Amino acid sequence: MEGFPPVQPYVPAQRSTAGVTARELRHAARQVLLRNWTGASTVPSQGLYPHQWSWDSAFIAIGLRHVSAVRAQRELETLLAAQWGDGRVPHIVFNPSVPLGAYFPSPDFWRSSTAGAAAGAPKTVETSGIVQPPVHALAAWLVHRADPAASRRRGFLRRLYPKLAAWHRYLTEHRDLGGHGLVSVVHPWEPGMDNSPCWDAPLSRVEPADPASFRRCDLDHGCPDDRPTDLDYGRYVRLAADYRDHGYRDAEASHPFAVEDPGVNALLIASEYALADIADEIAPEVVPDPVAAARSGPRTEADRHRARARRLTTALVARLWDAGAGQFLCRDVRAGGLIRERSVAGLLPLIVRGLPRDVVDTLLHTLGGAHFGLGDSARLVPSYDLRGPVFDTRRYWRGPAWFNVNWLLERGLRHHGHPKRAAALRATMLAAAATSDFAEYVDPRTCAGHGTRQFSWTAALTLDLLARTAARPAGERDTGGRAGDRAAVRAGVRAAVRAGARAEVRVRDGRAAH
Ligand code: 9WN
Repeated sequence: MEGFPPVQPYVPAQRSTAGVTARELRHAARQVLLRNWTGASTVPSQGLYPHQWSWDSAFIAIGLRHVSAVRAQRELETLLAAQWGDGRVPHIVFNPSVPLGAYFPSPDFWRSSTAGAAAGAPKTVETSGIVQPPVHALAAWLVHRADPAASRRRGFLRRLYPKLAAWHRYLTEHRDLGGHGLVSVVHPWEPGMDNSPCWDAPLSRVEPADPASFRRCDLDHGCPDDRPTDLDYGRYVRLAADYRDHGYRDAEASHPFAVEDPGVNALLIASEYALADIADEIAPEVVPDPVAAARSGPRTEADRHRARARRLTTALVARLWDAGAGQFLCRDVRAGGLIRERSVAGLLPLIVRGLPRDVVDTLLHTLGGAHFGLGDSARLVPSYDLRGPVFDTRRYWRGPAWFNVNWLLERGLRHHGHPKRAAALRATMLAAAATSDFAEYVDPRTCAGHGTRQFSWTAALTLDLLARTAARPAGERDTGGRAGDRAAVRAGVRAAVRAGARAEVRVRDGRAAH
């Protein structure tokens, strides 16, 4: 946008002599996960999010595998135990021992066991009725690779595989609302990026619920300037209540908000490839398909997953790629047409293998260009266009950098053969995690922390990044750069703390360590 103010270089407000080593950071991250563990799963944070969240658990398991592979398996098993009969994996699994007033919308709002009965909601556990991005098969595969012996002994993949396959079937069969082979989200909470500017236009058509009909709990913990607005919340409540009142049946619900999101679909593709790896591992048996067999011989389950991943990739490029923008955009299925806002979700297809080369090159260019600024005006990749009309450094998904998103992009950079850019991103993430006390999200330019602290996926993904630099974890297929990575991470962590990015985590004085 014309007139956008030039980005100032970061000048630390206060110099600190505190230092933090990779070992100390690892210890502090482990303590966060141990504290946030409830006995069967991990809460994203103790105050703001006191239940189990779907995509959080996937990212948490990816880090938890470095603490305890069996605990990481349990994280995913607990989530999938709450799967619905139609295959959906709910975005929240409620802990019955947490008071109803601790989080809104609470179980008495969703009423899953009664309102969702026809869609196969479980009877013995209360959940929400919407979903979150399908990172779970990818997580299950990485968890398995951390300790294949323990995984085989517990039959981990064998038990999870049918559930994960049913989950993907739910998405592809019940949620192809646009009819062109991509999954649609039906609520802004589903893509996990709640108040992204991409939702502003489709959400503006939704009549907000009466503000007197609900009470937000998030503001008891979070700063109003960091969180979605009351108007957003009114619309979130309306959409969820309408879905509930249609029994959470996709064929019957009107779904006034229906969006094809590149992030959700890219994660589904990555997870389809992971399901193929899982199918190869547990049952390389041939499952005959008469049509395919007639053409090219019988295909395995793994082949079917790979074929589906390729079909989804083709649809992703055909429906959501915008060469002019240099990135993927969201599609408003109800109004028709692409939504002309640049969300970081539009870069997430970098995790997908088999994208056309020119698409990959353009995405890599966009990542470092004026809108996302990685390695230039931004230290971490923002959630939304730095030059966008509503960019905000602190308001939730309208600008701040999130660790799960940056972790995915780091993976994409490695996958596409950019180990140095990946190492630099990794070093900055580690430094930001250390200096922000594992913040939920940070200012993408300064890395100043925002949102809740001791946030589980920030700690978990910190552990994963640290493990990658210490010794390549099983299941990772990195190429090159390991010794250099290690040095870069150490240097990055030390430099950030030395530079005085205000060590909000006082690892040395032990505040984060018990
Ligand atoms: C609503 C738990 C979740 C994350 C989401 C994040 C936020 C919830 C909220 O917290 O959403 O699901 O109450 O704001 O946007 O990505 O999974 O950490």
